[in-house]
Amino acid sequence: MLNVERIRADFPALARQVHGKPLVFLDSAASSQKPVQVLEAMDRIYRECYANVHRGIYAFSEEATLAYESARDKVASFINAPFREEVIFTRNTTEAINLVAYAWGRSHIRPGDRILLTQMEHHSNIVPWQLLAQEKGAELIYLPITDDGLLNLEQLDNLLDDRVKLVAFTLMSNVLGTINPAKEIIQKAHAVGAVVLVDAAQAVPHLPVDVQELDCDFLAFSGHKMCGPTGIGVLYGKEALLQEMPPFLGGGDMIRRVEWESATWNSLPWKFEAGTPAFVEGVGLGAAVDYLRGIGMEAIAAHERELTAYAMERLGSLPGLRIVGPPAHQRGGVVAFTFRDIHPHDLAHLLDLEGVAVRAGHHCAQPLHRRLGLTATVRASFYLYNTHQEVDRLVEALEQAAKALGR
Ligand code: C6P
Repeated sequence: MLNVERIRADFPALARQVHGKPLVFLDSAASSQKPVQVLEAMDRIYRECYANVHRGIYAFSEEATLAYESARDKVASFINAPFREEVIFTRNTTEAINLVAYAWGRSHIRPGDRILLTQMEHHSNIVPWQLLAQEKGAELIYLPITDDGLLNLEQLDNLLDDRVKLVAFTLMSNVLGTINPAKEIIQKAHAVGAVVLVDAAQAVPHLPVDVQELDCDFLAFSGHKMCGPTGIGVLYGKEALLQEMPPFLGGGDMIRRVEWESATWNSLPWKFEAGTPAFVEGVGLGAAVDYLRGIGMEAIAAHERELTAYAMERLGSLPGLRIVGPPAHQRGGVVAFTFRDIHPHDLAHLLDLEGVAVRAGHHCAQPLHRRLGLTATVRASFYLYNTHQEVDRLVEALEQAAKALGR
């Protein structure tokens, strides 16, 4: 069991009052709060050894470079990447997926090829593939979901054939909460020769993720959802694929030698990190990894599972509340719902007045909402610092909102 009270003491923002009420922060799926350990690690760089990395032949720069590059080692070990060179720092999940769509996609996808996505993808894992497909004359196909919000795996075998060159899917849905059977999907995709990208934006912060066990070709996630800062994300890629891919962005740091007419590329991972990197943020992400590991990903996942089951039970007992997605044992700490005929934005506003921060809208998953017959939902999402009392506050605030609106 987690010592949640002790964990909460690490997050200064959680002590805040909002509209005169103690903050209940239930929007970590959008972006998590930050522990002092991360803030201090970044502050230390700015105060003690701030200088551009990979360039200076002086102690400050060497210290900053060491701190940045050791963050890469921490991330590699966190996801069990075989080689540190396979960890590319990007701005976020979105940029990591775009990197693959541009650098791998433009050199491998041809007219008539198919790209297989699922109906539960975030826009970040749809739009880059639409752009690629339009440019190359390729076709996007979608693995459907069931009415319970699970992937319809029976359809997978029908859709997978040698026309499918890439399969890209989310490990955990940011709306339904569904945790997908990634290993099975990856094995089946590999059997037809497809390359697989896993969107792990909602998974790496909350569950143990092992890229070798998954055997995925690419995996993308964001620092800001896992107690780290904004502006830093990760693309893991298998070395052989990254080696043969052309660069994504050109500029400083990613080159070995530049002539007037041409250039050669730096070795991995720097071939894909053009320009001054977000190295302070990289160090912050390294500190976030240390923090999460110190608590233990299994323990964090177990805490969220327990809290989600409690939240689903309590929310499910409110008449007129419809939760989307599967039962608690098949999902992570995300619960999206509609409540009577109250518009999700009105609901989120009334909850805010009670100090309860939730997200309302389509959560960057419009096609999924359309598939569910909805335009918007309210979403409560949980992390290691949330408590049962906060779930109770959410339920009370919902009851109060319904009363205030006479619904
Ligand atoms: N979802 C949410 O509130 P970025 O914005 O690049 O850090 O992450 C994009 C992204 C990709 N895939 C999934 C499954 C995601 O959930 C997200 C981000 C946030 O649900 C912000 S829209």
